[in-house]
Amino acid sequence: MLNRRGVLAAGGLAAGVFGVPQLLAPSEGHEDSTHGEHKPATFQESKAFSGPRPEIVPWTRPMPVPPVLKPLVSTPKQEIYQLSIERTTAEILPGLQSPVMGFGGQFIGPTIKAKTGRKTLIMFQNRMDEAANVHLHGGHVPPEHDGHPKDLIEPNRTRLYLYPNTQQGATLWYHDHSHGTEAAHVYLGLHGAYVIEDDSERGLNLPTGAYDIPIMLRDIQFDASGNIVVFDDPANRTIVLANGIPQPYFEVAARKYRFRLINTANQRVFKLKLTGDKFTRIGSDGGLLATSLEADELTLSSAERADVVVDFSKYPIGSKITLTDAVGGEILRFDVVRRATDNSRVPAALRPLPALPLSTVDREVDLFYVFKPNERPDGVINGKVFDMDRVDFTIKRGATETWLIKSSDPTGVKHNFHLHLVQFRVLERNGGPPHPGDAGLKDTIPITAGETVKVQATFTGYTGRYVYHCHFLEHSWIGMMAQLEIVP
Ligand SMILES: [Cu+2]
Repeated sequence: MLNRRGVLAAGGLAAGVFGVPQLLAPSEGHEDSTHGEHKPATFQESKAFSGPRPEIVPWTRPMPVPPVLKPLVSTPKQEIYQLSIERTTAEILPGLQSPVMGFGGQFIGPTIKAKTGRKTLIMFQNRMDEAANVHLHGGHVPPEHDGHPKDLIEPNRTRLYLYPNTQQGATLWYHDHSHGTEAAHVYLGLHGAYVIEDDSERGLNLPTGAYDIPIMLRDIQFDASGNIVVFDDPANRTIVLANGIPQPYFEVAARKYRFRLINTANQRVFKLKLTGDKFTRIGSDGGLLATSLEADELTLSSAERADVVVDFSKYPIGSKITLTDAVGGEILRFDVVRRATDNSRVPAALRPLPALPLSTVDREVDLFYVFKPNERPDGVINGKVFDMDRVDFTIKRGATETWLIKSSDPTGVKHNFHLHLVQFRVLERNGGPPHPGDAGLKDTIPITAGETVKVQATFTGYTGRYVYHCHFLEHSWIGMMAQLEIVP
């Protein structure tokens, strides 16, 4: 029921899905006009819950830390894993098991820990009744292992993905990228953290081990009975989850922690704050920043990451510090419960960014909607809907290019931009300096309508086809995606 057609019939034509609630009204001849109402799709409606939805009582459940996946084989050169893709259930609302999808049968997949210089091989087994695939977001990987939308793992089949881990330490994540179903699959839980550790970070003495915690933030919508609503206006996804739980607490020691914040929401921009405190930003999408930066607020659009250090040592035992979002309110509460020794530190200088080579090619990328009477809009890049058989940009391997990424969207809807394979640097935003959130090595950036962002990337490594797209997944789903081919 979650294939493209099913989703459209069930509610995808409600324009709100795409973030444009007023511009597309249902009309005669409409695919779903016979329903007589905009009924959002709920997951597994045949087994739908009835009765009142369980109440969320804030700060009554601990935030889980996803377990680290154990390799089947581990040598200094490579680690081999096996991981299933399956339908399962999860207790997101208290006392209610909601049908979801999960890697390893978990609503949020296990964390995969890799190491720079050591390969990771993962045999993914699709135990679902529909095709899926896996993209390592932010990973520098060969094209056949990138989870291209056309490379699917059919039901009851397996596929081996090789991740070379030749890049520096970074907070990446893995998620479904199957064309036409990625938005539903990721929304239903097919995502997890992938952390590349890097020996060269050791000398910095940042918090590690139990004090280095991935936190995946996302939103979700339930109906009045507790069924997950898959396709509706994203503004109705008012429940924010931290590692899969709404408003959990997390007990911390009075010392420094490294939190790897990952926005795994389908389409959302978080504006995060800590009550009475600041974040010390140390890392971005592609790894450590050149210098640590103090920040009162963090802006993270879908798929962006921020590594931050928070120092709880100044707080008395019993203190409670809350992570808040400008729209979603209170998300997560840190409870300081014990003292601990702490030899970690946050040096001002972290890791120099690679020098910017001379760019030889200029390109322009424009993301926007195209409206059609009585139909869902198309999401387009440079005027074209995604076609996986069409190559939009041909790039010489090793070339350094400057891309002007903009959105001339007439609706004013927010978008963002994700480039596969390589990390880029933001040179300018709206003709001026980059925003603080643009610092460091980036693979995803927010683009509000009317904005222009100039970025530079060097396409090293592999030849072959990769995609770039809006990472608001209901937008890429309707075509806001394009393809590049790297040639020798
Ligand atoms: Cu978009």
